[in-house]
Amino acid sequence: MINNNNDNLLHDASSQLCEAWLCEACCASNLLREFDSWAVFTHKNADGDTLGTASGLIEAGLNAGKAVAWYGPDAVFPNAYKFIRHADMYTPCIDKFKFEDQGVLYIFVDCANETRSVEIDDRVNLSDFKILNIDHHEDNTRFGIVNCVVPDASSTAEIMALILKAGNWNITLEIAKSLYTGMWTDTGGFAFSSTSARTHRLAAELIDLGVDAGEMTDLITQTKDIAGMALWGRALSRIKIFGDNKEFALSWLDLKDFAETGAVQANTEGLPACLMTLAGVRVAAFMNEMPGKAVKLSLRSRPGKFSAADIARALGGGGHPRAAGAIIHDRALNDVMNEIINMMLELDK
Ligand SMILES: [Mn+2]
Repeated sequence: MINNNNDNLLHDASSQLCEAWLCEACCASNLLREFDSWAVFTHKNADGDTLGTASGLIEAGLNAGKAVAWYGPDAVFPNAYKFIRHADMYTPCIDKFKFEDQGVLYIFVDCANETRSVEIDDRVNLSDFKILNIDHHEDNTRFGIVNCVVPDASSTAEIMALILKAGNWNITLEIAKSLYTGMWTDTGGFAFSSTSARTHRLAAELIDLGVDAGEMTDLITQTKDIAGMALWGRALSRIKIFGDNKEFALSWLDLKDFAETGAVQANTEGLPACLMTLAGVRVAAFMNEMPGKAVKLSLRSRPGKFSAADIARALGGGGHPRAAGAIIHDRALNDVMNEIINMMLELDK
């Protein structure tokens, strides 16, 4: 079982994969044990991974008698994830966050760098504080005193499971549900290429602990509303396929689309991945206009000559090789769209 020190997975995995993650996971677990007070930080535009990981970690902390708080930069907790345990503990930080207590362990989950979460006061030197950085983004800046960064993990929730196992923490059904949510959402239901045998083994262990896979899938996916569907209709109706081999797909939404359908930015979730279901498509770009003259770009790519992360970086963004994005300020949607199309056609040469 999951909390057994003789558990095969940990031993098999440590011999097969690089040892670095196991060492980092043990260090992370030790640091968690050491502090009686934790502050957990999730990233902006929170997704199921950052929220599920935070939720599972918080449950583990409370079970171990820790004082735990949860902070993030989003003004409201995403509706779609209200089912997540301890969602009610979430404290939005609209103003700059004051790091002041040396006795608190500050834990960032799924944040590639310190700017992904709450806004930090300029006068604060983060290196003066005890920061635990748990993440799977390959461009993570390792801003903590302990950095448990495992780029080949499907999700930060997967790393959290490894940390709890490495430290022999008691993984309850509630923790299992939270971590399963994080793993499910970051792998698109255990479907993306980031899904490894380890991901499946860990998920199987969570199911052994009582997680109902079908129930979790319903909780995670039955979130659409009519306004969101109408928005999707607009985006799907204007998909453009281009390139010599018709390998590129692109679609977009402007502010008028949101206003007329009554949909919100969160309703675009899943649209970029949906473009990748078109036959023959290797790269998909989805753009939506945001209030305040900004364009949000989401990119997806299949393994091969194109990298979503490279395209995103050229526009000031970043991410994973297969899924990346950027927020582009002070430029018109049309302008960004033309640049993307030209960039893709250039890549195709
Ligand atoms: Mn993630």
